[in-house]
Amino acid sequence: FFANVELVPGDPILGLTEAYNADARATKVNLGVGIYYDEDGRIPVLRAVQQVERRLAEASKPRGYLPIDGMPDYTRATRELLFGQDSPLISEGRAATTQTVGGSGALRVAAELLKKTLPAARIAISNPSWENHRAVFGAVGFEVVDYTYFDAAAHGLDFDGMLADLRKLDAGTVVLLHACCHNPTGADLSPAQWEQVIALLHERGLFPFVDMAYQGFDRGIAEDALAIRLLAASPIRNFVVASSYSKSFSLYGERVGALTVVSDNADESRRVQSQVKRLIRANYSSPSTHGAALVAGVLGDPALRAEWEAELGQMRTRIHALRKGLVEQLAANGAPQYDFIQRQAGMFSYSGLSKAQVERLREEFGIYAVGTGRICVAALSAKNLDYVAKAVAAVS
Ligand code: PLP
Ligand code: TYF
Repeated sequence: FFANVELVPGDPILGLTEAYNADARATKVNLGVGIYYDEDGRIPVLRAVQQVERRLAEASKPRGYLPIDGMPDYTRATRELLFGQDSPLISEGRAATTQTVGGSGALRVAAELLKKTLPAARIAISNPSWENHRAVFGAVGFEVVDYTYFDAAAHGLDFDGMLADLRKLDAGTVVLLHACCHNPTGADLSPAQWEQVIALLHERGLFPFVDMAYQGFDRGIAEDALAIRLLAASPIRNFVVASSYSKSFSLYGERVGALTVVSDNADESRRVQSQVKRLIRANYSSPSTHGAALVAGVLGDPALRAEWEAELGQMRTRIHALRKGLVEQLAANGAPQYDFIQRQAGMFSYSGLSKAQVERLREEFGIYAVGTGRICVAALSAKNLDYVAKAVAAVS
């Protein structure tokens, strides 16, 4: 039956980690995959999470099924984290949140929902974007187009290009926007630019789809959700948000994400949510318990929540310091042209390194970056910063 099945090439980013793991050099550095590592090169287990984990182990509760759309404490807390506790959109019953299998699962469920409700629509993603965006929307039959986003020469956002391309889209087109910490470029919109984009989306009848995988990694929980909060306050009545706790709780493998669909009113929201539940029932039936219990346990306990916010703040501050340190070390090694890295936000930087330079970094130095020149700043540490800076300067 499978004799003629073709071999599909692996994910290039995840493949880098395999190559990194197989590299015997002690000085090797993995700047490929988007994971936050601590000073010791480990994925942190947050203290707030550890405490909930202990409580859960002690209580050893029965493992019944969760509701199809997930743990109510988790979805409620998620909604409040996205929109703010006092959001009218929540009290009006317009926002329905579903626990999903990571942010990726939210993207997929939303893609299926939108394909069903807007069958003729196309989706526009930024150029470049996280490669999985194209894959997920393509998989459910969407035609994926892109809009200008990055100015490679200026190492930043091409805002005029973005506006011009969004203006050209047909009404009803779904527009995928990264809320913050743009993957892969690190180039984000300013508050004033968000206002302009949202006004344009409204004026042109475009459908906003916000992906937020890094809430709290740039400036703060509320600050990084600005695009979502501006949308909530705008005249736009329908949009969706795919969000993820993989990074903000350092719970990558627990697959903790959420889909939030905003409807015009509570009745519409109930109908839409019934569709979301049908999609999930026919897919994985219901989500898993543990990761959601960890997040809900932290967010539902004021002391643990404060501790988590502090730990998230430390991760954010450390990323800023690593950006600054990298820029300084690069300049000290004769490569001052990388100062833009400090202006970029989140885990990633489009470094401007060419494919050939990325190859040299891997072959000569055991430093793994994505072929596009994307580096994960959150994988740097005081231990490898100087080594990375010297190597990047050497190939520049
Ligand atoms: N969206 C973006 C922009 C991402 O970078 C990621 C990365 O992990 C995701 C979604 C998926 O998140 P998750 O790992 O929770 O599925
Ligand atoms: O962009 C990244 O590195 C993260 C992790 O198929 C990731 O978002 C990368 C590729 C992939 C799944 C997750």
